[in-house]
Amino acid sequence: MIAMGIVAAGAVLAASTATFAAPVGTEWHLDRINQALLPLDGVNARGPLTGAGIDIYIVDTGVRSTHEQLTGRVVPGIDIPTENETSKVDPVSSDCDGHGTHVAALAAGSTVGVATQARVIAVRVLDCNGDGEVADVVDALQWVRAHHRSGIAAVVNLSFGVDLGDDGTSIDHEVQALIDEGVVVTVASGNGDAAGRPIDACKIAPADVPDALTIGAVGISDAVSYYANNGPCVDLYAPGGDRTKGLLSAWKNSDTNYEFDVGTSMASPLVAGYAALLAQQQPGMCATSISRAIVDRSTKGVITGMTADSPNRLLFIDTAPIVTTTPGEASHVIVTTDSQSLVVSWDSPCDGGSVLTGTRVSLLRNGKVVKRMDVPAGTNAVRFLGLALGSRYQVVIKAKNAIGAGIATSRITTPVIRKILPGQSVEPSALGSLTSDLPLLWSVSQASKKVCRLQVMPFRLVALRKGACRVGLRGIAGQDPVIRTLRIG
Ligand SMILES: [Ca+2]
Ligand SMILES: [Ca+2]
Repeated sequence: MIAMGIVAAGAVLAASTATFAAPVGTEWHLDRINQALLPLDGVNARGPLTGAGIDIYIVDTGVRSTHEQLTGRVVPGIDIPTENETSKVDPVSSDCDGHGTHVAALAAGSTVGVATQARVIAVRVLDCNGDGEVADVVDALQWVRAHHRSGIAAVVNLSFGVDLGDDGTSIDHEVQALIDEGVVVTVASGNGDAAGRPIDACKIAPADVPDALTIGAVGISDAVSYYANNGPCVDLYAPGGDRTKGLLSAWKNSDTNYEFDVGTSMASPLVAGYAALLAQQQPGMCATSISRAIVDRSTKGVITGMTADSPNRLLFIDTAPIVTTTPGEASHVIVTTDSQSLVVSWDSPCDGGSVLTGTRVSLLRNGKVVKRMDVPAGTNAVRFLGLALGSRYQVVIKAKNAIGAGIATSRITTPVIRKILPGQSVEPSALGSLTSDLPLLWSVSQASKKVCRLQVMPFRLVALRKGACRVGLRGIAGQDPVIRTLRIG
């Protein structure tokens, strides 16, 4: 495997041997973001919201879960360097670099963080030197896509970057897929080129993803940090520190270890924390609404030293509720067919801040609606009966709330309607499909082993006799399967 130049976007200020006392909540980075203009007023109150109930995925070098800033709120997620045995840590998803712990506590630390009660999910993709590989990041982001709870806003912070030319587009693709499913993604704009000179953030993945919140850095006097990538792909700036002053946050060496660090890596998690506050207030709010509110509420025109093509917007924590919208788009739609019927299931979309009241599922044939079902909120699967053998249909799903109908899925073409007869073996893809770039993974329940089985080479579902064949279907290994009963005979 070739290291693909994924690098963490933070750097400890000149190696120091000093130990820093536990912060008491008067850190300048928190002081700055609750007021529009300098000078700092010594107040860092952020209102009653804490991010409780919201997950922030820290995709980084791991997190020291026992650190006093985060005690009891860190969950180990996937740990790819340990899985690959390239850079093992124990316990898994802990941090042998320090960067991830620093980032996590800026997002969610009890006195240095913004969302003081959010849950942190430690997704380890970078090794003990803060380096990683594109393929590992892709795996990790797919894991997050399987792990997050549908319909509840979550936040993912990505304080790293890679040159677009180094296959960065595959990371961009995964980031966009997360956003489409209601996850707010905050991304460091990056800390310049190999010589530390700022470059256009549009040349870095995933900083270039339009729907991500790409965060540049400013120092304590509101000047753009000397290292911060800039340009039109930056959405807003947040404190990231400079030579004068870094950001004090948790470090890896003990549960009371703190360190000053600077970088767009440090600016990005402050925005992630703010996103968690807004998500706590309106858990069903769509990711795009949260991201838009964060940009809209920023302080305009106070930053100095920026390039003309960069947005003059500085993070401002305003916890007024976001205006509610119609729902987002249902995801993870799975369609299976058997015996002249088809079953459609889906994950509920974001509700736009107003509870879902129901879902309309339309079935089309040759472009015309032939059946329509309205089901109450909480029902996430329907069966259509009496369909024409040998035909394909199309499915469209649309959730609604008090504001109105939400975003319809695009038309999902079903497998051909067929009967499954004893003795037949059928390619599973002819029986079921998933609306995703991921393949649909199949398993047969133990109770159905006499009715049907999966054959590996070639991959076939074999119908043994008449009866109910219970299968588990999932998009990503480890995800809870959707259970379906296929009728044989
Ligand atoms: Ca203040
Ligand atoms: Ca953006």
